[in-house]
Amino acid sequence: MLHLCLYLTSYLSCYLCGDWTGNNIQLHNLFMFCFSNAFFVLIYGISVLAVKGTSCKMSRYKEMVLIVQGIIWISGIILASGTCPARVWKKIPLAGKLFSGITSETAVLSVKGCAEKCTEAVNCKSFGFNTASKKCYLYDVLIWAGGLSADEADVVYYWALKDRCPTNLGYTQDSSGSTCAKLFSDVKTWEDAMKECDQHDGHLFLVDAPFKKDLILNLTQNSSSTYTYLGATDGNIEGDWKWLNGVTIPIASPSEWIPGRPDNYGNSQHCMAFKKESGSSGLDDRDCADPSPFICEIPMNEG
Ligand SMILES: [Ca+2]
Repeated sequence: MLHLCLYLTSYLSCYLCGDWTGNNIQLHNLFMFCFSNAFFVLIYGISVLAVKGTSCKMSRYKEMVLIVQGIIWISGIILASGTCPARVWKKIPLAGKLFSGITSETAVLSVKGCAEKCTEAVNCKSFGFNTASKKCYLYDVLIWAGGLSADEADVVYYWALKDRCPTNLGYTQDSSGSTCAKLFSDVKTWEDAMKECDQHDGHLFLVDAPFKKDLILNLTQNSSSTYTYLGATDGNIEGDWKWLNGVTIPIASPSEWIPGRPDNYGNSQHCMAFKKESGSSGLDDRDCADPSPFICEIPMNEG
């Protein structure tokens, strides 16, 4: 019985230490904690068998074992809730569809279970959870609005957030620490630019908050190019502009578009660029095949 309790304690403590923070799901990195618990239980089990400790009366030996177990458990919780690195997923506004490109499909009990599946999977960058059927869909890219074919479904999506901005690759963080971005001055098509960003677990830059307008000006201040690709497209439904995370982009004036845009010129402009011009900088729609510099952004854990 005692033996069973120790197993349950280990399992339960691992489960309970997973945490919710608003729209984000946070799972603590409990590997070492769980490993130490599991290792302890194993040693304990072998010891019990070795001394044939089947008596109902608790021996001094068992008391010591329980005390040590308690110390490991408590210190593990302190470690997990404090200093251990965590995996964090951000719920994105994109919802209501099931996108193709699924690498794994399983049934889970809750969205948290889906986050755990994504943690276990190699290269999982985002996941979808069907709130009706409780199906869990894993993706090895950050799932994005407009890119992949999609069917109507009750699916919500989460992006894996990074703990660290890769400054060694030339990325910089803004003063708030919430945005990590880099201007790439070599020119690429919009789709190839997306692939480049994906290699760093990121996406093309989003201007889904007012403060990010200033960041674009900072990032492009030394660029000699007129156009810089950003993370938005109306490739699926003409005129339906969304940032990659599903946030709708207003078109009616006043807006961040330069006057008269988007105009879908030549019926072939479905990718967003920032157009830098003296006096009239702003958003512009571009032919996705026209090579341009671009800005990548790494979704960061602001906590
Ligand atoms: Ca268009």
